[in-house]
Amino acid sequence: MPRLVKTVCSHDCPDACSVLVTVEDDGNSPGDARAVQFRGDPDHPVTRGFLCGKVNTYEQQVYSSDRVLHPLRRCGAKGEGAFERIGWEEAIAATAGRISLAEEETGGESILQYTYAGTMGLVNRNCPSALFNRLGATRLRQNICYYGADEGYRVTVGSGYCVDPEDAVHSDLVLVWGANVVTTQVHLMPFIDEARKKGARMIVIDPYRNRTARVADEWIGIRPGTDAALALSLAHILERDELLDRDFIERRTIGFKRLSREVLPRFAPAQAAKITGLAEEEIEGLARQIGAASAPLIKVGIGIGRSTAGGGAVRAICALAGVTGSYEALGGGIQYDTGCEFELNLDAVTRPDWLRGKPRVLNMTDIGPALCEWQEPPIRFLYVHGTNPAATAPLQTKVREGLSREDLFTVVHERFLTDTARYADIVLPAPTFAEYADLYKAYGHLYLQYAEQAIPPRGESRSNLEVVQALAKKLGYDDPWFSRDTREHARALLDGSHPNLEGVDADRVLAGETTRLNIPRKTAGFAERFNTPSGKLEFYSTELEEQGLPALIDFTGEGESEEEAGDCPLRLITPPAHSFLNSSFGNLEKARRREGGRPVLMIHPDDSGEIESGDEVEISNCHGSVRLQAQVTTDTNKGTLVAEGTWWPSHGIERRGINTLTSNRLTDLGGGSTFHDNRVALKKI
Ligand SMILES: Nc1nc2c(c(=O)[nH]1)N[C@H]1C(S)=C(S)[C@@H](COP(=O)(O)OP(=O)(O)OC[C@H]3O[C@@H](n4cnc5c(=O)[nH]c(N)nc54)[C@H](O)[C@@H]3O)O[C@H]1N2
Ligand SMILES: Nc1nc2c(c(=O)[nH]1)N[C@H]1C(S)=C(S)[C@@H](COP(=O)(O)OP(=O)(O)OC[C@H]3O[C@@H](n4cnc5c(=O)[nH]c(N)nc54)[C@H](O)[C@@H]3O)O[C@H]1N2
Ligand code: SF4
Ligand SMILES: [Mo]
Repeated sequence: MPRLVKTVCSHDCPDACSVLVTVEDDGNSPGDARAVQFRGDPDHPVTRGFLCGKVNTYEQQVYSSDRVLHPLRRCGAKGEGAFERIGWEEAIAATAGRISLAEEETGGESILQYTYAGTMGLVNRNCPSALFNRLGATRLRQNICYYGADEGYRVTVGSGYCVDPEDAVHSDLVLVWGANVVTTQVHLMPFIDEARKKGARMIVIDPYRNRTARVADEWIGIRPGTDAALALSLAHILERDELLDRDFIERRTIGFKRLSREVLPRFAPAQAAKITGLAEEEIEGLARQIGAASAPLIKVGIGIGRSTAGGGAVRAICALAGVTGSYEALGGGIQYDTGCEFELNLDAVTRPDWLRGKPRVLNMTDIGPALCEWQEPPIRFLYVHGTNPAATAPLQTKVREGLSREDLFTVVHERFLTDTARYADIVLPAPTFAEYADLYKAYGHLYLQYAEQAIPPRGESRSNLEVVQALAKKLGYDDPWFSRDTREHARALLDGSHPNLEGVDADRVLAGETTRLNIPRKTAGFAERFNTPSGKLEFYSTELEEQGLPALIDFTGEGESEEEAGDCPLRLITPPAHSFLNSSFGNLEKARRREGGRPVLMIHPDDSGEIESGDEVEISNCHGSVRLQAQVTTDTNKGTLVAEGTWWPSHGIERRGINTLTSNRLTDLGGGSTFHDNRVALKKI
């Protein structure tokens, strides 16, 4: 008889869907259990019974013939992908042996754990860090994703403050600003659609007509990196037309007088039009709609932060919501990232108390230069899990050069033979989320959920926790922490004292109940929760002033880039593809076919010259060159090229991926990645 197991999708996606897996036990052995269907849980308030197109056929990923099912040892050149099967015992002994060798000869800092959110399972994502803390390894600052946007948000309204996505239904104007919701957070759409049924308009502000813009009422095609100028101009118009909420500004914000005196006068629509590439009437029209709405909601994406000026852009957008007072209206304010609302006891899993001394820190966007250039000590042992840097990290040529080093020993714990795994000395097989238990939070809603293992691990794959335990044992660590099972770790995570966890019953969570954080539904006093030093929305941040950074919200330009030195007239953005999740699912032919068969470059007709759709074109800058298939279209702006999706480099033309062109330049605030901020030259092949 088929049975249903309730689990959670582990991918790095805001929605953290509750998934019902249909499992068929064929025969008598439990090892035969097979997952035959993946469906959205109808009882989860945000999953609402549906999954995205990537995961609703997940059995194809689980049973893919590309899965790595056994430990492997390299038997060809690095990058070539030639491996032979070995046993777990040998794999663990070789890994532990190399860790000990590096530690003895060149110290803990010559060891690097390189990881990201391949699994969002809180136990499995985080527990390997404890082992590497104990080893005194170089520490990893995980800045590849959201650091720019987060910092802009945090200094303006405070971290741990957010508008519940479910409250979007109450909005009467939804601005989707630098977020491709239909693709990257599809479970927000039903809430927006409900608001639209009641009359709300939906406007998308984005350099290209992405899938979300295609279903919106209006698309504002802004020049990338200039959003702060638009937000400030909208505030300028609202002030000019006396549409500000003076009472809210007085009670709940600081620094408005200076903003009004020193900044807003410079952003009349005519000036902003020049900077943003928009028409003055477009800006005026948008301001009119915001002024007329009683609960405007701005959905701010993480992607908007991935520009040199990205942190400042998010600050200015939060400021716009501040001058309208929309934070106090049910359905209004800013919907950004709910992740920091989950005040769990993460230290119980990562064990920062095990750190000895102050090991050096690597920005994960610097992985290429670090592997190639770092000395004293050079990195000699690299352990990669839950991330695919040969595809997703910037400066791809350097990343590959570093991974090719003969004096580097690399272990990759993976589900597939990714471009990164091809450089490994040892590959360890990892499971899919159906194959292990874990605790999950979300960054697009407010519910916790514990997921049971639905089927036995395929082949000899082992979870991150199991690998850490095996390595610790081999290295001679006998701390009882290393024998804790998943449930014990999950219980420790839930053992926090923050008010958001008040009343969250660990037993019920561990029994699989979808459990909401203790965050009240929005009331008129919601803006009392601003979590800044002043407790108010800060147009002026003394914290930034103390760091020597611009304290007043402003737009001071798009930022400099080393590519500008060359002849790189066009701007390139590289947002996610609908059918991939970062580089995950890139192994599936079906997914690649849906994305055009091979990497596509969107080009505005004014920039295309002789180029026609279907032609092979080359884009290049000082970091390298990449070939793609041209699509000439008015769905992007003049001056802006769009390459959707982090394809596996091995599926690209000449085996080079888009990150050959992206740089390790950091954002203005927070030191985040700048994947959407590249200058390139374009030519036909
Ligand atoms: N299907 C799918 N879903 C995903 C992912 C995926 O790869 N595929 N990735 C997941 C991850 S890890 C993350 S972090 C989130 C990211 O999801 P989002 O927060 O949506 O971020 P991005 O998709 O990077 O960028 C969103 C939009 O910002 C636009 N943009 C780029 N630069 C600018 C700019 O300067 N100004 C403005 N206004 N817009 C700009 C891009 O064109 C894009 O349409 O999605 C998650 N969900
Ligand atoms: N050009 C460009 N580059 C980008 C971006 C962009 O927008 N444009 N987006 C950036 C962003 S926002 C992010 S977050 C990064 C993400 O980039 P990555 O962190 O590289 O994310 P994925 O490509 O999904 O790779 C995750 C890997 O983890 C593996 N995995 C999954 N589950 C497990 C597990 O349980 N154990 C182990 N050991 N492995 C597992 C998967 O098989 C997969 O290969 O990419 C960044 N790179
Ligand atoms: S990738 Fe996102 S939308 Fe798709 S099933 Fe997973 S959590 Fe849900
Ligand atoms: Mo991300």
